[in-house]
Amino acid sequence: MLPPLPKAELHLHIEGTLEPELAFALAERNGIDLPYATPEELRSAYAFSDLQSFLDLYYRLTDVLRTEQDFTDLAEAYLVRAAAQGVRHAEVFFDPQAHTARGIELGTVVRGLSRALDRSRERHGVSTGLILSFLRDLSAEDALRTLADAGPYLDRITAVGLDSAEVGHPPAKFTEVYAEAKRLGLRLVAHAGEEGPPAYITEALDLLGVERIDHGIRCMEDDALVARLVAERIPLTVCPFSNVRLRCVDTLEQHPLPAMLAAGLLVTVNSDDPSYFGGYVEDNYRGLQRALGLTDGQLRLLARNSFLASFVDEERRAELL
Ligand code: ES4
Ligand code: ZN
Repeated sequence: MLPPLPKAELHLHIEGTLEPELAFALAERNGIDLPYATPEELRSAYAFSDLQSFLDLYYRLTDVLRTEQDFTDLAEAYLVRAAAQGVRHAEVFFDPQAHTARGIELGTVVRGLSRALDRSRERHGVSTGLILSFLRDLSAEDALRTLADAGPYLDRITAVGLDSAEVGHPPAKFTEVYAEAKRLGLRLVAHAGEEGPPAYITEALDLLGVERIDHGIRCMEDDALVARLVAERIPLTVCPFSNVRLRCVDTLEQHPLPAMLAAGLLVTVNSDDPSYFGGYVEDNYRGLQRALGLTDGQLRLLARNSFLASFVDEERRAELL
């Protein structure tokens, strides 16, 4: 077995790294009853028909995360696995509103995650960034309030993102929120074109001013959009296992990633919610190789793209490349 390729992970929801065993351990520590008898029984519930069916379970399980220590333990467990999968830099999404809505303070979340992320470069050789992601099925006012609450932690936050149920919640809804995030000096990304139409990708670029598109696979339905993404070198953070598990793509063999590379898009490969979707980032690389016959050269290009698409400073980028 070859050692994993050094790479950056740019599309990873920390709440989506919660393994069933850790969910049970945290539930017990916090005196919470889970509606499953064992971690194995919970794992067997990981069969999804679409994005919403996944999100329902994902939000339900976040309820075991209560204390700063819980968030530290969650992030530390991810970083150990990430390092073993060749990750040298990780830009990690978190969903503040999934926690504040159930009475957990934003500071508890950010301090807890940061304790693991801040020591990660020396412990695991993995540099880190945090991406505060707004839930697009909540209102723009709620997002603006969340951004204001994040004021004290802005030095620890690299970027803002937009996730959760896509269809019916177009990027346009968050134009003002992104303008404010930009004013605060944050970098900008958004999920678009996962389940939603190519027009949502265009909106994210034109109305939100995003620098990267998360998923973006449905750009392949619009040749003019593909040409624009290529010309503007807009990175796409593609998540193959996620796309199959959420039925955005029927099988890994039918994944559009080879066509995306052939079109000249700046594609990266990522794990999204690895606990739920059957593998971490190197597993996604190897899965693509197995299912689609990607060459070693193509895998190396994907890894190089991940460093090019990251928000690291030029000194760290030079070290990574
Ligand atoms: C997500 Cl796969 C995916 N799509 C949209 N929102 C999300 N939140 C966590 N995983
Ligand atoms: Zn995602």
